[in-house]
Amino acid sequence: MEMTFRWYGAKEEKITLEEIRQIPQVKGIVGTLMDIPAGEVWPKARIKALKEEIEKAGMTLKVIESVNIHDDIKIGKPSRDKYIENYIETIKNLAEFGIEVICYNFMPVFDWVKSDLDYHLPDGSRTLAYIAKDIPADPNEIIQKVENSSNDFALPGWEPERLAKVKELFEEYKGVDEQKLRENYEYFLKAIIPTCEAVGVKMAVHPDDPPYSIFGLPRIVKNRDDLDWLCNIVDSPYNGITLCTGSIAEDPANNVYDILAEFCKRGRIHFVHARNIKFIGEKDFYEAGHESSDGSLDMYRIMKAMYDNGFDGFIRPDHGRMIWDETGRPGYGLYDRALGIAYLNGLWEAIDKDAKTQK
Ligand SMILES: [Mn+2]
Repeated sequence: MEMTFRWYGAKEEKITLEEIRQIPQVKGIVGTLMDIPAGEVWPKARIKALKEEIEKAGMTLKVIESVNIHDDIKIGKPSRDKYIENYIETIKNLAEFGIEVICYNFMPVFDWVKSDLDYHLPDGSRTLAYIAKDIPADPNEIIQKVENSSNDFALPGWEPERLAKVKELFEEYKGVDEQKLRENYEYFLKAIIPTCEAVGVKMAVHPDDPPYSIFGLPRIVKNRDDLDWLCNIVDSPYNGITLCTGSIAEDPANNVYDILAEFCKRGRIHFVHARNIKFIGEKDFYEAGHESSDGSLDMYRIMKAMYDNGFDGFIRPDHGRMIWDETGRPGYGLYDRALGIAYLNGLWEAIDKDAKTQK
């Protein structure tokens, strides 16, 4: 297991690499080039500069999150071939600079949806929440809501240039049901995985968040059977998964522990987002602190499912609460994610020592 931390870049956030370097056991940055629109090739010079900046701070860059997929690929428009060519170029460019894993998702229009980016908890901390009754029927309302609460930073997956076209996008997705989206996903994977195998970059899809349909849009990476489907469609370890414990568990029908165990055993989980959520209704939840006692997930069982099934990929804390008066991009503060790391490292050490004593 290699502990990492997501960082958006010096121009995008105030958390510094020097601060991240001081979190115990964090050796790797999960990096991105946020300003490059989906569909464009990531230039080598930019990747090189990012890698050098991170290495200068004493850490490594082996994981990228995310290289976003152009909607034309998901919709299956004729222009998709050009965008797939560009995606393949980006994979090759990232490989040249030692990138091992690319996290991405295959969600139409929105990368993720929450009803509240500033949900107040009784202890004074603030977090993200999903309360079904607060999700407006009109997706434009939620865009407005997100824009109002994030004046000075872009949220990943909610880039303004995409959102400007949201009405158009909804029109274009009208003919795309789950079956069509699956066909388009298969087309994409079959086109890119041979390159991934050749250059040694593992693709790792992030599950849909939430893992069920909203706004009438199709969702196809939402449960055990979907993950099984995608692993079989191109049966290669380079076609893998980012297992986000929070996203998968947002559907109470999903057994996150069994899913982790199965796909770790099958060698398909290359990256884990460790996050706890607290259910406050049937499917309503807020993102809790990482500790088991704070949320509805048993984080010990999560780490043990990974350990017992040979997980040797990358992990990062997912979202954290805003604590100690910190401000910034919702879910991506320094303090609570650092606390999460210390806790996850502690669980891992205990599980590891226990296993070795028993031998
Ligand atoms: Mn996640």
